[in-house]
Amino acid sequence: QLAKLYSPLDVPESGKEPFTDFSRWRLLVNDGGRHTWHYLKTDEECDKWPQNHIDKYWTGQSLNLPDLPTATTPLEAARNGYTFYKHLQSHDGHWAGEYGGPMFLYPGLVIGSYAAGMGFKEEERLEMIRYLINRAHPEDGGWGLHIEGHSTVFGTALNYVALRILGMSAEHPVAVKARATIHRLGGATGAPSWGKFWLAILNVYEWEGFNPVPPELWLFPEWVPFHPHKWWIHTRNVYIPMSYLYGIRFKMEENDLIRSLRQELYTTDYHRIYWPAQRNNVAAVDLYSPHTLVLDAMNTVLSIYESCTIPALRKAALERTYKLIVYEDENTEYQTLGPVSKMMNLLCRFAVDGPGTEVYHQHAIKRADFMWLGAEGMMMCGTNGSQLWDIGFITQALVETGLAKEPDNKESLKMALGWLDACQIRENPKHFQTAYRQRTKGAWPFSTKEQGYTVSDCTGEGLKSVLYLQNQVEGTEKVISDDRLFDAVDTLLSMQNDNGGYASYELVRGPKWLEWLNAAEVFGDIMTEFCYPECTTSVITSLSIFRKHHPNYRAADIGRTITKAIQYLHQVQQPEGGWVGSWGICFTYATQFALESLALGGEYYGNSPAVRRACDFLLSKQREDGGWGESYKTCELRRWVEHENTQVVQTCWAAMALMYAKYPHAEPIEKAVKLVMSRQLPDGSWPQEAIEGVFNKNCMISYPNFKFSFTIWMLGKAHYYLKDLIARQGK
Ligand code: LAN
Repeated sequence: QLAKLYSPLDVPESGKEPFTDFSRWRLLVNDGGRHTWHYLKTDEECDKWPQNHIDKYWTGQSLNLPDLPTATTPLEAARNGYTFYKHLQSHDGHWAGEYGGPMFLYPGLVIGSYAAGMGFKEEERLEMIRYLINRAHPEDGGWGLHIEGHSTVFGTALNYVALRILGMSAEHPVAVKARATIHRLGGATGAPSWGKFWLAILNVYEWEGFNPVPPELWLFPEWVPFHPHKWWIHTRNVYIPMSYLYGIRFKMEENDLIRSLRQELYTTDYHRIYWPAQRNNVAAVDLYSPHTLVLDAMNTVLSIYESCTIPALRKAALERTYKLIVYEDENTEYQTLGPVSKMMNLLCRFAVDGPGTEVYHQHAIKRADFMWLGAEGMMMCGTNGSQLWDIGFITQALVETGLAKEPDNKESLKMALGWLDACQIRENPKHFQTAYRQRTKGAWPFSTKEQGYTVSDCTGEGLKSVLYLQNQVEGTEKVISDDRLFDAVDTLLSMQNDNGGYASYELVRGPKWLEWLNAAEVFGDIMTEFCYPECTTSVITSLSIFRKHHPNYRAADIGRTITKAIQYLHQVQQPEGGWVGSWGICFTYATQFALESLALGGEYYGNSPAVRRACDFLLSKQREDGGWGESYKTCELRRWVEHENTQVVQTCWAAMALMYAKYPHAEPIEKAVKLVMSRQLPDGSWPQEAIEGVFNKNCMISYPNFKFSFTIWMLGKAHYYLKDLIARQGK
């Protein structure tokens, strides 16, 4: 049956030209912002469902829009930007978009599907192969951890395997070149643990070569400091199904492809590899967080335990982890928290529930939410989209720049409010404390309500957008009641940590030293929640705006929360003056949010040494052309590394930061405006530049919608800011 699902495909050497007819692809947007791509087979279907601007834009086809009148002021440029961006708004009010970047997700999708006996549509398969061909490094033919990263064993060996499963022959020039890189890097034995895991599932790596991940950890009493419910939610949600599959030593049945891959991936004969010695073998090019001695010691102890597991205990542990997997599936309608756990949960459900069940079917369907068709082919996304995040920024930009008031934009904003209304999570999770979840009543998620996780800053941005749209735009109806806004505030207030800071999904639950047990090797700071300036600032700004409109609701709590959060923000300012970004690249990103927060608390360039230091820091990084440019390396090294070119999005962040701070001199802002205007295309859009986002210190992720929201926002804001400055100086 697998042979039928994955028959070999004969594909061209180059991925330049699409492997399918791009005029037949459609993005279906439904169910509160779900994104799935569909290929229409007949002309009749195409006539009934014509391709729209959204389909065309994201697949790199021309929209054939007329040139807009040349902008002579920043506001005109912002308006042109929005005239274009409005074409990309979906019928339900939100802005769909690509959310690619990481290159370690495809293998999970492909190996997981293969192992569970789930296929792909032929057109998907072709465009998936094409994407990987297009993303291979031109020099060595390998892949990295993310699209801009250097080739690693994780990226290269695992994506190579994905290509082979998808139907590429081992003799295809792309496969030959990639294989040479795998061998040059020492073979697949040097993959980090998350790579070893998928190879073991596929039965092209032996479980003996994998450090133990016992499910029994879940049987410890909850008070023990290392109990997994205290781990960062992404890490624990990966380790739950991973420990299940490890616990049962899941592996695929051998077949010809598997036997062949065993020969292709290694520098020595597969059967002569001494597996236990490979457990800690991680290629130097892959390594970001080396094992600590504590982790190595723990692995030694656990290895002894693995040689004499107690069957009753293992059984109980497997039952426990399976239950947690079911809770997660049911809480998220099979989306799960993210793309890694998605495919692992799917495989667990296949192993236990089996094919042919509704669960299996639902899991198979929801894979499509993570797949996105771009100009280079079909990629796998970092989440099921960034829906709320994108709508949050563009709506605030429109209100703050006054574009929201223009009659041409009214309808679009009404639709956006409608989407925000539908996206708010109204209840706590179905499985709540039993699944160790944070409250969600009143929250907004990062992507869709269905996924259903609150993130502190997503709730903050959602709340801000609604407050703006409902209170500052004439003619919008108040669709979200005060009670619902209060619920959002309650959720935010429940998420502050003792130090005043905010983490991402939950309160910080575990001690920092848990990081010593970080076994993922390729990521940093993943074991517990940490407080982040970005998350904290979103909460400060949203609560500050909220209390202006609702001065009587929990006023004392809100006041205390904001004060403590601002204290935290001051504490984490770097000596040079900036804030380190954890989710965007890098200092420009976090510093923008920090200065917005401080401004709301009354701290500006003129009265606050901290703000002055921050502005001086940013100004010291402005380049000759008026722009800012930070390389993604900044995030890895946590110190400023110049990008080869200045970046429109980062320039906007830096200029916004200066404006929040009420920086008194026009010149740097004028120069930034000029640069951003000079890069605008005649149709009002901006071309894609370097990758914008990051997670876990070492992996980058794309936010292609930022080039619209932050440009429009900055230009519109700068228009009034500069006018005002000049008028005041004239006096
Ligand atoms: C995201 C995307 C959004 C991001 C912000 C809202 C920007 C941030 O301020 C808080 C954290 C959050 C929600 C976030 C956390 C980690 C995510 C989910 C991601 C970067 C997108 C992909 C990433 C996820 C962990 C990828 C899967 C990889 C694993 C290591 C499990």
